[in-house]
Amino acid sequence: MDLTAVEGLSDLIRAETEAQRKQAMGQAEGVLGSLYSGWAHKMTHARAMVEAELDFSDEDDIPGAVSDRIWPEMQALLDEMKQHLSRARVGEIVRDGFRIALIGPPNAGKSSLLNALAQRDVAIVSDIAGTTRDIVEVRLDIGGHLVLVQDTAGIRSSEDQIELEGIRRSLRAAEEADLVLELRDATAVDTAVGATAGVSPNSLLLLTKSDLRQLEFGTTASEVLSISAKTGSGIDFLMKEIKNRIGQNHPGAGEALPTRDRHVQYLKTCVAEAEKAVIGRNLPIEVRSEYLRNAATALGRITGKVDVEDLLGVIFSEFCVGK
Ligand SMILES: Nc1nc2c(ncn2[C@@H]2O[C@H](COP(=O)(O)OP(=O)(O)OP(=O)(O)O)[C@@H](O)[C@H]2O)c(=O)[nH]1
Ligand SMILES: [Mg+2]
Repeated sequence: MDLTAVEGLSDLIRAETEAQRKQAMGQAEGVLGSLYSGWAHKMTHARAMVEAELDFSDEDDIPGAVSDRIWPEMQALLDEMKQHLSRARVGEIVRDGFRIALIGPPNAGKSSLLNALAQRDVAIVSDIAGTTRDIVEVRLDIGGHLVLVQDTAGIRSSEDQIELEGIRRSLRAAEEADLVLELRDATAVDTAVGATAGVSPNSLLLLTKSDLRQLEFGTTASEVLSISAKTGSGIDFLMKEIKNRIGQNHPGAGEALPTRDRHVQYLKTCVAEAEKAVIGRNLPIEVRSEYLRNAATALGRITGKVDVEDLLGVIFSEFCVGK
């Protein structure tokens, strides 16, 4: 087993949802490891071609500029790695959960909604503005996916140091969330349209307490939902919308994705170094070779395999040198 397979096994043991289990199982079976070792193999080959040119250029069997042939291949590999990296958040969402933050002014009904979603009495609900201070988080299984829902302190201007710290935490939770549910008390806003002001693309506006007041909003306002935590009206629809959003952040069939920050950091180093090698057309070949070596080392750290000395093997198998 390589390191990613061991990590996959550990994730499998800890998995709470079907999506986590599926991803962890694939990783434990070596899906991610074989993707990376395939890349490592290509890099070893490229480096061997460069080294052959450097070390054995006086041999007849090695044509000049043999290394030129590898750069288009390395460019293609680089594109593939970048595409893989751009999907990293998806892999992390499956493993660590899709984050939803409940944000809004005090008394908007955030804690009531949390309790309705969790179907139990998790957070304190009261008609006193500023009830919630700390972030209250519940872990839910929605359609086989792990979802972390965070109830936060109501946002308003305040003099109270503790409430201010709570508000800071609310804003941070909103920033880190994959979906922000912006709650507005329907009995406290003028019109539905007025309430949509300042709603960002990864957020959804919820007009709460629909049992007390039903606001009219046009068909254009598809990002607005009317809910009541008290009667449960609109909650099904909200759940459907949440599933939709998760679906947009779901891995494709058989898609192997980085699942940990560790993978992402090494992949970034690998891409940065390989890029320097590929675009450095005017650099001495020794320098480009060194960048490739750094890239291969970073990649090798993900799987735990850095096969440095395979180079000679590749050179001897491809060229008739030293015989
Ligand atoms: N009628 C009705 N009342 C609701 C509903 N949701 C919440 N409330 C009431 O609104 C008040 C505030 O609810 P909370 O859930 O504590 O509001 P909050 O947004 O968490 O408020 P803070 O923690 O102070 O930021 C409470 O008295 C709730 O009972 C609803 O759907 N219908
Ligand atoms: Mg609250």
